[in-house]
Amino acid sequence: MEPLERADLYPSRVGGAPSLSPRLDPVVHGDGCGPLGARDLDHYKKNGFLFIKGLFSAAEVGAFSAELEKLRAAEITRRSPAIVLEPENGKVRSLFDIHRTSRVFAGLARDGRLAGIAMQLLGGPVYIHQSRANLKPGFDGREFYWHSDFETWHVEDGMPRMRALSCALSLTENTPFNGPLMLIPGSHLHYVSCAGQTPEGHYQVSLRRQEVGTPDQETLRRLAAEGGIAAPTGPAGSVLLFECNLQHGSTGNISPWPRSNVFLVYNSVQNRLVAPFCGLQPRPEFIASRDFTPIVSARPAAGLPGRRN
Ligand code: 6CS
Ligand code: FE
Repeated sequence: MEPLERADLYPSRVGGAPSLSPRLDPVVHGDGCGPLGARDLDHYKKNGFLFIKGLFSAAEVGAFSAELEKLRAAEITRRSPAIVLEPENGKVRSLFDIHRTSRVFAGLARDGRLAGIAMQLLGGPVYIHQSRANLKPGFDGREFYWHSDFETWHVEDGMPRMRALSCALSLTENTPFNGPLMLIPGSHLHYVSCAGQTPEGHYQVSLRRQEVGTPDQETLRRLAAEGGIAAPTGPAGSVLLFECNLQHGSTGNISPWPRSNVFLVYNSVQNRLVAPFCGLQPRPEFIASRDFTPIVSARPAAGLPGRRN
């Protein structure tokens, strides 16, 4: 009998037809105590995301943007594998591992406004599974097709259960026109098992344009019919928190305005990675960290500025 953590409770890309099954994990783990009040917790449980406008100040956003520009220039010159270029025009699409290459983003990862909420929703100590900046330049930013991050992190990184979340901090205004993140509310309550099989070294393709591990159209049609589509917009400094299994994507950006987001993915230390369920080699550390050291030692103080509980 396989030990529980090795049992594959969420098989996908196992050569069968796509299928939909119920989520087996709670959405909010633990006692739910922390900075978010009951209204926010209920919204997150039901929809799988929370949008907090203006959580970071313009001055903080300015400092993050300057740091990102510095990193981008340095990584380009270093030709680091953590930099992912757009397939068609060679513009920078994503920059990974920024919580480890930058002290500024390491500090952001520990900021109570993010880590405090993550510990509340994930029920205890957390570590950073993945950090990245998605730069969607004006005119040239390409789309990210619909997907569940958890499906990839489970199959390709060995993340056992749904006990992780992403915090997307916008460094530019997210408008309806510059390719904002789109979500299917409530889709986190179903697990979409995808068709196909994971190729060796899949991340070298999927980070530029993901096809394997994306849901079929019939399933997406059904989930969108049930939950609709949401595209939260707001000023730079806003934060979109979304559950690891929520279906999301974004369109290309043909507006003149860039859309840059910094993503920090928090995973519970109780949900540390095991061997990838696809049976292939683990993906590189810059995409899926295997340093499970808690990002902060104690729960930050409760209460978020300006949040009604
Ligand atoms: O494979 C991954 O980990 C990345 N792929 C996507 C499309 N979203 C999550 C993450 O950045
Ligand atoms: Fe994603």
